Amino acid sequence: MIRKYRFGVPVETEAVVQDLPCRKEMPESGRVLTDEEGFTYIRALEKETAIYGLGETVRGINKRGWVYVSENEDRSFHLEDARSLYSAHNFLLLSGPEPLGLFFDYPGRISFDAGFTKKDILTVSCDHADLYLYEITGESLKEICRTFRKMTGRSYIAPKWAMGFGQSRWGYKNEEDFRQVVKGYRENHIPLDAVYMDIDYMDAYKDFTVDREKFPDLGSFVSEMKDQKVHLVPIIDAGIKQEEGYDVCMEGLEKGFFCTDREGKPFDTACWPGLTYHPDFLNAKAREWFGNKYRVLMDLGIDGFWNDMNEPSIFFTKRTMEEARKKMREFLAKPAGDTPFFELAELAGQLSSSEVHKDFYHDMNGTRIRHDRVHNLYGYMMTRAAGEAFERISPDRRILIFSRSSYIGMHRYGGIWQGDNKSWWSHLLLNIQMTASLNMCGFLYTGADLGGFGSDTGRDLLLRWLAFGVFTPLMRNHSAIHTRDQECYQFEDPEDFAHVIGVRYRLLPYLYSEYVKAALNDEMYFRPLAFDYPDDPMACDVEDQLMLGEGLMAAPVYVQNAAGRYVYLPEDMLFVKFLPSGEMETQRMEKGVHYIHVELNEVPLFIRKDHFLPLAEAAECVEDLDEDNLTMLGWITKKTEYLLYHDDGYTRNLDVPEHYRLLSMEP
Ligand code: MIG
Repeated sequence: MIRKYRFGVPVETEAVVQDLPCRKEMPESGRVLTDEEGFTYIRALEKETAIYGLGETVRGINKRGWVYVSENEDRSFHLEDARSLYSAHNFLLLSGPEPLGLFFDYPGRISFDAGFTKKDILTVSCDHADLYLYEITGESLKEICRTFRKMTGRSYIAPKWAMGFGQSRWGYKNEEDFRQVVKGYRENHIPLDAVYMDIDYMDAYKDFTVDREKFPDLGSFVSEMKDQKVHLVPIIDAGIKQEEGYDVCMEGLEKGFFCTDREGKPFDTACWPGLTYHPDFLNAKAREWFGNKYRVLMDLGIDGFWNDMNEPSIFFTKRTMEEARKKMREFLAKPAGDTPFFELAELAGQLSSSEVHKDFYHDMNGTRIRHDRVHNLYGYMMTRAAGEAFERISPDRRILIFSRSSYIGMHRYGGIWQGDNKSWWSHLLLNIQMTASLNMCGFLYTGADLGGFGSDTGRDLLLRWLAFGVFTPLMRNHSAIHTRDQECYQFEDPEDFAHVIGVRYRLLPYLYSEYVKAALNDEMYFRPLAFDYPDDPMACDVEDQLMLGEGLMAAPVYVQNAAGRYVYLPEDMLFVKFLPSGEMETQRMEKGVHYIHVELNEVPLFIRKDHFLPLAEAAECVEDLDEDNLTMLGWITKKTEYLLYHDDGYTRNLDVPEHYRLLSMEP
């Protein structure tokens, strides 16, 4: 059941698609205080209560014991003490005999003190008492989640090729760089479906332009890559370069589609292109205009994009730069020896602090509203602009789109990647945990930069990370400029990489089926064990294994130099290891704790007893996958059925009977 409450005058975020009546009384689940100081929600927590949700945040699956803040930021240090990352997912689930879901539909800065300040108190607070609060009750966490997902609308469904493996790196510049990557993969028979184009393909970092020197004819290069069965996926940044004669800039100015300053003039920001303007994605007309721009690249055959820098990430503004220059001048005027070291060190941070959010404005359906009040909607609305445009431009074929920044509601228009992680073992574990929380909030098409974005990856880390990445809908190796080469063929024994990634393709009939069904039925694709086995206290404590779809459990190795790991089986399962020989090793295991050995070039997984997986033969791209000849793998004691979802991989008309096939397996 859903109970909806309104406080003050909320911003209409369109996170929720269901039309629900507002209740007049105060919420039942906690105490609410509202005054000029803002809004506070307080609820006592039982000792045993676990807190789930909050999507893209640091730490574990159970969020209890930290203060999380929704204030989207370009934060490349995903450390344990980070309050916020790139996205705002204000949905919480509380476990217990009467489980509860809470959604705070508030697009400004809001904080969640999950038993941190006081161990048994949950406090949610924000500066303005203008929001919607939804309380969701139900039999189980799973049911509450389903209700929430139904309320916020169907999750975005990517085209099937986008579940193939992709290679990315910040630093690929010209045609030759891309040819090298594709050659490296194809020659080593490592599967590949996509190569990502980072900011250097553009002319001077101008969105929807192509550097003619590096790509004399992008259209024909796109077809050259398509002949090799590789999709090129360009990045689109939020900031628009200020340049006389650049159509996007000129049109935006003319139509008044950029965010404005206090006086109502286009607001000066800066990002990769230098001085920029930020489109007012909160304005529906600006969204439509910007969305149509993607057509420029789609007309050349591009069918996938990633939206970056849309927190928005602002390097500096005219004001912050002027202030910094003033301080520098003051510093230079001081006598030598007088060194305000700390002030100087802080100077860079002040260029781009969240203080600038108070300096600019949006036109939201005719209402002028200051950015800080709606900050967390920016990436959502940018990606909505794209998603809505794709439905107009490409009504028959799904287009790949994922974003860095998001808010709940954006899950209907695109996926997200998990931002600038590092080549750290702890970030492999974070990837596993964050993925579970994102699924609760509707973000099914998601994945982290496999191998890690910042710092240098090791062969062992990349292989272990890929062995988890085989399960995530977005499976992309991405790394930052100036880090060690991270393409799989750059390491010793590339056949190990070919094998591990090959397992993804063997599993794809099942993974795609579970992914699409999860989206269509408002289910989670990945679930913590606590959601499936709420009455098993040991299962509830597991933070490094995930249930996937109806029959699979993933239990990746994420510790360096480990020969394997301990796993907890909440029920009898079949342990499967995909060996580099192409064979599978299987072992029936009883409920309980087991130690499993896993080599770097092996992929482990578990299948619940009396469930099975349909497997294909490995292929080097999605297009080559033979799905007519599937083999069934499982520990079956009775006749068992599986409903396989299968389509052409593109259609927008998904939920039709022809796409379902009942498979069965007998002992
Ligand atoms: O300021 O486009 O998260 O994936 O490679 C860095 C360059 C901008 C941040 C993205 C990352 C991308 C990088 N971008």
